Amino acid sequence: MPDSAVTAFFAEARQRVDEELERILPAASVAPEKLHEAMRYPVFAGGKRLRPTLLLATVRSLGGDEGAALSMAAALELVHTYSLVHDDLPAMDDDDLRRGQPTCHVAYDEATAILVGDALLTLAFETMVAHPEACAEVARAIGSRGMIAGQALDLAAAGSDVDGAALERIHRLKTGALIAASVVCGGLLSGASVPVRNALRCYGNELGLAFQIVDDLLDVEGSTEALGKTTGKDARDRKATFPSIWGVEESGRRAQAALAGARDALAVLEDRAGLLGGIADFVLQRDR
Ligand code: GRG
Repeated sequence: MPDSAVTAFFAEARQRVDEELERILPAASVAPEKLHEAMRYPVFAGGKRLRPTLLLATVRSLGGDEGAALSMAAALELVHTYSLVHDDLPAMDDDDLRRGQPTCHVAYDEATAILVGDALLTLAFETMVAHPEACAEVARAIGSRGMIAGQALDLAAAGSDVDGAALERIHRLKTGALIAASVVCGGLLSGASVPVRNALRCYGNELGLAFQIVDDLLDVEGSTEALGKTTGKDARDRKATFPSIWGVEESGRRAQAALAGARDALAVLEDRAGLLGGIADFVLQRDR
């Protein structure tokens, strides 16, 4: 699929997801006003909406009901935003810039940012419960054997020597699990067969790994302006990253290899693979 068609799909998905988020999130005028304003702040700060876009792209590719999938797509963005707000807290990654703006605890305060994360996650589950199978898939992906496991292992690894295999394991959990679940949920909502769901999981896992390798490369090579977050931070924090372990060139090769694996997994979709294949290319080429 040409880049322009993928870019157009992202733009369309972003608009529909933003409208759905607007519908789901309480207005800032609803009490408690400060909490609701603070919940909206990171959600509408300009994220790429990758996870909801992946879900909607999967539903479109499989001929599912995109309108019915929208609330699930928006819920994925709420989950993702909660993870960013909590990750940025002083007790975690301690970052003061995200999506080009002061992080939630900087713009408000720490207690509010903790509650914002809690409330976004709770609202996500309130929304996802209408899709029980997909809800269970996301719960598994983000729990203590998924994304939170990745975060815990990442925190535990700080200051110690980590090899490439251990780093890959951390990021397959921390970043990859929710990305893979986003694709699998698209399959679940579209009534995909087990072989197709398995292929989607494989695509999502490899895409998630490639996404994180590219993220680490952007931290070295990208600009704070384009990324909307502090670059060079990993090195300053002495955090193990793919380029710090493998080097920049080898990291690039491994990102390519992961994406080739993602594309291979799509073979089962035959002529319906174009959009998801195009998104894989976007992940490799992105500059933010
Ligand atoms: C705090 C429980 C808990 C988990 C946090 C996902 C995560 C675990 C932390 C996020 C921090 C981080 C840098 C993770 C790597 C994944 C990543 C690159 C996130 C940023 O996602 P993008 O690029 O962000 O999709 P936008 O702003 O575009 O949505």
